[in-house]
Amino acid sequence: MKPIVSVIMGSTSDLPVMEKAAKFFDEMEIPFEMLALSAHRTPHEVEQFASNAKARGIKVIIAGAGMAAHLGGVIASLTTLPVIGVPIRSSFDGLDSLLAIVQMPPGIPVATVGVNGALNAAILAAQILGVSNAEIEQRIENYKSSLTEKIVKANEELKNIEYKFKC
Ligand code: RP5
Repeated sequence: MKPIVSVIMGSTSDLPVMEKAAKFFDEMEIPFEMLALSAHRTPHEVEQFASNAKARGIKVIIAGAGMAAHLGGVIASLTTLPVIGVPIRSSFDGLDSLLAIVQMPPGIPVATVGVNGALNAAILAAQILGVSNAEIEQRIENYKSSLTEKIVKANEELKNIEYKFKC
């Protein structure tokens, strides 16, 4: 298998959040790689990774980082591949990393999901892949239908819960 998505994290302390993306790609049968790379602790490795990702067949990059989270922005500055940033909640309730990732200056966008939103990052990455891959698109369709079914079922369950003034 050759990975088509890179799931990057600034530290393995981000793994409990980022593994939600890994589980989704497993479910969608999308080959991915997972790497710990840090813009400040391993800047040269980040440059190597970002400069070569496209030539290795990677189509989308997900970058999770906390605190002064510059990982996604640095990667985005070195590639034309779409980069999705996941702000990790490690200090200030994740507001610091959210702002660091979402507030990229004009020219180098990082598509940003919510704090700890690794699952949404993976869904968005799959949707991007689905634009040119009908099989992946179909799996995303099925996944979204399953979400609809979940809420329809939840509504049925709510009907059975009784309160004195519930009509
Ligand atoms: C960031 O600093 C990482 O992405 C992580 O969220 C945070 C703390 O890293 P550790 O000190 O836990 O390695 O670079």
